[in-house]
Amino acid sequence: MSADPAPLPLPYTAPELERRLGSDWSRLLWSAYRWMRTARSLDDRMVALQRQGRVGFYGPATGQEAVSIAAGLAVQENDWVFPGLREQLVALVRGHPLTTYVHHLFADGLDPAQGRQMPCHPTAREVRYVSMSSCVGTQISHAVGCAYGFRFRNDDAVSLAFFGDGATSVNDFHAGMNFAGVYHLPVVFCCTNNQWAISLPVEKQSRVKELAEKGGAYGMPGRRVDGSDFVESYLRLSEALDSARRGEGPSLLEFVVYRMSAHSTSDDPSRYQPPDWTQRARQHDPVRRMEHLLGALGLLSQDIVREIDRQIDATLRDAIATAERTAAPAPETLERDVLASLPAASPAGG
Ligand SMILES: Cc1ncc(C[n+]2csc(CCOP(=O)(O)OP(=O)(O)O)c2C)c(N)n1
Ligand SMILES: [Mg+2]
Repeated sequence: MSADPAPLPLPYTAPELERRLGSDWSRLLWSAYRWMRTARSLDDRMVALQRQGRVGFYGPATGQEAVSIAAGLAVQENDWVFPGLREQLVALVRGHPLTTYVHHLFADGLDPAQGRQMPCHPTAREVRYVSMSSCVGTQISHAVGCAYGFRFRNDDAVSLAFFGDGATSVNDFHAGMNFAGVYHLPVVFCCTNNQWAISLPVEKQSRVKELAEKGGAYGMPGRRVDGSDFVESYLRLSEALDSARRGEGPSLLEFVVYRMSAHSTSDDPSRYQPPDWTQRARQHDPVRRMEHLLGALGLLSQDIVREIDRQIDATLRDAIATAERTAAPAPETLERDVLASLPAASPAGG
């Protein structure tokens, strides 16, 4: 596919990283790498649990971790995130507890959504992360509306709208981009082009060579970014956030990533992907890229990696065991937050 960047490009040097990321660059890289390993474990474990019938549904983000982690680390506390289908990591990186997320995946009584959302669609209001919409693209206009609100409240917050390559064909994308362009709103549109919309390859999604070109049609800059590269993703996101915050209007970032898993646990990509896709996608694996970088900088220690994995494994095991012991949401919660007063016939009314 034309979107292929060269695999494992020359890594950045330490002085370059210091210049671009500041003096705390090594801590930033380690934090990102730790989140990457957490995300991989989470994906592997949850897909296995779904196959065992213990979790209802799961949508892995394998191969797309660098962008979400970069966003979680680059945003300011008052920014709002409107995810697409695979940005749960942004909520976790911003501080949504992993244990709460696991409760959500099990749709138990401690799930903030009380089992009313699909698993893998967390809601994390405390970190300004809005539950994702299964209806492709609707979050784009929500993000734009929210940014319009910032203006009235004199708030210097920015809205981040995440969406996939497939979402660039829906009405909300065009309406949202146009509205944000016309009103010069503080929105960063983040298209995670994982090159597939379930079974539809991106070449059949759009005639433009790069989805980033679409920014021009709405009067905003559009830029293509190597989304398997954490440093690049972090820098481009930081620039776009700063520019929106300074009142310079919206921008579109197209993150080229490689979907390294099925669309979801309901999908079988062997029915439609070319046989060499997985192997090609692995060449762009963001975790491998980060290890390549840390290794070249002399920062990768197998002992530390083993210890990180041990901690992640223990945390995940604990969270899963706790969720499995937690009772399902009580029937009375079914109508909570739905009606101001309950009809007599409802389980909790009368
Ligand atoms: C409006 C709408 N149309 C179709 C679907 C079915 N559907 C769910 S995900 C998906 C593909 C989304 O692809 P993309 O936007 O590239 O996101 P990705 O899954 O690759 O992250 C489709 C067609 C839907 N949920 N909503
Ligand atoms: Mg896609």
